[in-house]
Amino acid sequence: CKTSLRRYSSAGSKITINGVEYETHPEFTNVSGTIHNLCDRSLHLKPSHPIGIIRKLIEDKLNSTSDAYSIYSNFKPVVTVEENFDSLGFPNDHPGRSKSDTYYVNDKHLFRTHTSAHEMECFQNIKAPRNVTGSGTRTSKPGFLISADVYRRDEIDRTHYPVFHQMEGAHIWTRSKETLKEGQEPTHIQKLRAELEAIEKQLQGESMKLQVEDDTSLEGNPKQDYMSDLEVELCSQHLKRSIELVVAQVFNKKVESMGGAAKDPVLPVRWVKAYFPWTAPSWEIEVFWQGEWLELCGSGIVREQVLLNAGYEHNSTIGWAFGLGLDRIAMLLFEIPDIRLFWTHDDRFHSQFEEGKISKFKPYSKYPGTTRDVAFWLPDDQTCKVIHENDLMEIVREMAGDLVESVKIIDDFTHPKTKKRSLCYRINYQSMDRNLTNDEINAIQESVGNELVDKFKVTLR
Ligand code: FA5
Ligand code: MG
Repeated sequence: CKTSLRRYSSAGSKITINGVEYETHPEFTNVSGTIHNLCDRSLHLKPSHPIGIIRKLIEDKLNSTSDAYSIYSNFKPVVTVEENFDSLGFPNDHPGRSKSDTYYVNDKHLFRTHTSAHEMECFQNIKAPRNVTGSGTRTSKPGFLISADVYRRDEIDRTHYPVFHQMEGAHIWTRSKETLKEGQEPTHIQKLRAELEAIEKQLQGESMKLQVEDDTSLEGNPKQDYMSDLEVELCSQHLKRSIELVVAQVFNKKVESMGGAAKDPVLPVRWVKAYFPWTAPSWEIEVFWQGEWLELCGSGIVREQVLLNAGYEHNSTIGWAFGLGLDRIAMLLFEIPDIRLFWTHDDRFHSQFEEGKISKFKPYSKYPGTTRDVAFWLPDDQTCKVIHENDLMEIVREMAGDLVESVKIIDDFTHPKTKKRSLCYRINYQSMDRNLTNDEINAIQESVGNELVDKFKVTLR
């Protein structure tokens, strides 16, 4: 079910995505047929798909302490520029907004690049419970967990795919306005302390012990003025211990599934300073696994502006948020060598996994791959569109679908006399499910070349 790129970008045409019709925009529309075909798969909702298994494990774990989180997992992928960027304080020149990084439906709508796009709506829903598109339930729990597919234009290799999955988490506390007796702490502080204690107790009960390196210094990672030092400290600890609880549980399940593991496994993790426009201070957590530090999630204390945007009163509320990538953890835990496997329809993949269980993927067979190079001179005519690497990736993906394993630049050279620049990319073709024929790959390769000539006025070499 391939759809030509051109059909989407011609002016005045319309696209229907998940039943909603959108006008295209001659400058903005860059959504491709590949993306269009992937946007209703909902892998995170399949109970025995690795992504779905991990999602459920995390949700259950976080709700096991106090059932504080509403679950949202049906938000549709097209959101507004306002939801994805503006409401979160992204500056206008933030690279994430560019067309080379993001799939735009038109000038006002895009495929969400992260689950944070739904933060504002979910914060509103805590304040004024109502039926929202993602859950259908009325709830005023102080926290929420959002799972969804997210979309980014990116390179092509075994760990990158234009669609992946995130889980967003958040928890807020309303400041109490009571008059305090001497030595008495405000109710929200007492609540935070009690909840933190419960999580810490649960952490201590986990068989997997974490060896935590925690960067608590706020140097270069400042707190917000409207919060007290104590609030920042308790809130950050609540955030960090909650995520550590998830890590301990999920990695313990992995170690158990490997059998014969050490009796008291220890996992090194570290909190590293980070920056996100809508949190301050901010951190990322990394896990040391098989000799490498792996980034699992970004997080921080929610900027008050986001809460104000959601209708909260100034000085009324404090809270934290995190955004966790599900695909890389799933690849690591299930030992899945290529991210494309998540998207296969092959039953030899799907029949291997079971709800609630982490198991090692057994490769069913590896089909031989084949490579082709595409080399071209860039046009010297300055009026031509500049080719961004992600544009080339997109063309290859559009022509080859999941038959492309990776695309790498192998040569970039400028002719000393003519000053003309030449690029050469090597495309690895390999199917997860079957043998490829030379004829089909040659045809794909030819269409890649033709698209490049057509869209970017290159000259093939
Ligand atoms: C974000 O997307 C933020 N929305 C996270 C956040 C939420 C921060 C709330 C603060 C508060 P980032 O781009 O780093 O941040 O992605 C978050 C996680 O998604 C990463 O840690 C990683 O696990 C995963 N991730 C990011 N890019 C990819 C990719 N191309 N493929 C697979 N996983 C990815
Ligand atoms: Mg990051």
